Amino acid sequence: MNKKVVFSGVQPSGSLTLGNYIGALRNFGELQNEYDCYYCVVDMHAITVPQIAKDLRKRTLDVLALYIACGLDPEKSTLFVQSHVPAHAELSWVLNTVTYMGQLNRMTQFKEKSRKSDENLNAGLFTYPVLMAADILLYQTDFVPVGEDQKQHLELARDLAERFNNKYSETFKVPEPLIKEFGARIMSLQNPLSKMSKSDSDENAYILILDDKDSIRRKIKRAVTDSEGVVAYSDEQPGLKNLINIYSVLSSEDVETIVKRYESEGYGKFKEDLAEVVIAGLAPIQATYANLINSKDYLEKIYKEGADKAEYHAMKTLRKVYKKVGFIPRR
Ligand code: ATP
Ligand code: LTN
Repeated sequence: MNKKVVFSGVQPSGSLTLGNYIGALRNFGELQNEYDCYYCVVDMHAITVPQIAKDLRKRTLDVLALYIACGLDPEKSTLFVQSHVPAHAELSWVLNTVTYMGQLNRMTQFKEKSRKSDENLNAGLFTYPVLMAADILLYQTDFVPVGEDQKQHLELARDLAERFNNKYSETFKVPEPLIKEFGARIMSLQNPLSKMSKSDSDENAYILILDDKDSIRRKIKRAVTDSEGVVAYSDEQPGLKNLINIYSVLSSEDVETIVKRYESEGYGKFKEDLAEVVIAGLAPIQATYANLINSKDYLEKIYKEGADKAEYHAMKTLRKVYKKVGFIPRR
C-alpha cells in the first residue's frame, strides 16, 4: 500500500521560536507513522534575506538537530537540506513560467518583508512562493503541515499545480494544507496583534526553543497583557489569550480548565506557572539537541541519506515535467 505523502520545510534563517515549534515542528512527528514524510531545511529560502554564510551553515545543522530533537525519526521520515537536491531550483524555474506577476504581488509575506527592507528588493524574495511550490510539488505531496501564515503560499502552490496540469496534462498532485485549529498562530509577546517571529528586532517578543530558564521566565513576565486584571479568554484580551493558548498546547489542558484555575489569581501567578510549563515542555528538546549538535558525523549521515532518498523521488517528477514542457532528454 502506498502511503500518502507529507512535506514541510523550515528556514534556517534564525533561531527557531516557540511559534515555529507549536505551529509546525511539534506537529511533524505525529504524522510520521501514517505518512511518507519529507522534512526539509530550506536553506535556499533563507538567502532571500541577508545571511552570513558561516551562520547559515551552523543554523542549517541546528534546524536538522531540532527536527530530530522534536521527535522526528530519520528512520521514518526523510530529513534533508534543500540545496542538496538541485531539482528544487530546477522545478522552480519551470513553475516561474506559469506564475502570474499579479499573484506574487498579492502575497502578504512579500508585502510585509518588502515594507521592512530598506535595501533594494531582490527578485528571490518576490519569487520565494514559487520555490516553495516546487518544494511541495516535486514529491507529489498530499499534505503540508504549516502555521497559519503559510496558508496563502499553499493556495498558490495548489493553483500552480492545477494550472500546470491543465496546460500540460495531469502531472502534479494538488496538495492540501494541514493547519491546526489551535496554536497555528502564536503571537508576539510584545505585540499580541502580530505573529511571533524569529526576525523580530525585539528579543522579548519571542521565546526561542533553546532559550534558558531565566530568559523564559523573564520574557513571560514581561509579556504584554492588559489592565483588566482578570484571567479570561477573550479577543478583548489578546495578550492573555495568546499566553493561555501556549499554556494549553504545552500542558494538554483545555482552555476552560486553565481559566478556572487562574480566574481568581492575578496575572502574576498565571505567568509564573506558564513559565514553568514552557520550561518543562522545552527541556527534553533542549537536552536532545545538546547531544546531537556535537555529533556532526551522525547529522552528516542523516542529511546525506535524506538527500539521496529525496532526490530519487524528486527526479521522477522533474523528468516528467521536462518531458511535458518539451525539453529533450540528455540520454
Ligand atoms: P520569520 O518569522 O522570520 O518570517 P518564519 O518563522 O515564519 O520566519 P519558517 O522558519 O520557515 O519561517 O517557519 C517554519 C514554520 O513555522 C512554518 O510552518 C510557519 O507557518 C510556522 N510558524 C512561524 N511562525 C509561527 C507562529 N508565530 N505561530 C505558529 N506557527 C508559526
Ligand atoms: N515558506 C515557509 C517555509 C517553506 C515551506 C516549504 C513550508 C519553504 N518551503 C514547503 C512548507 C512546505 C515558511 O514557513 N516561511
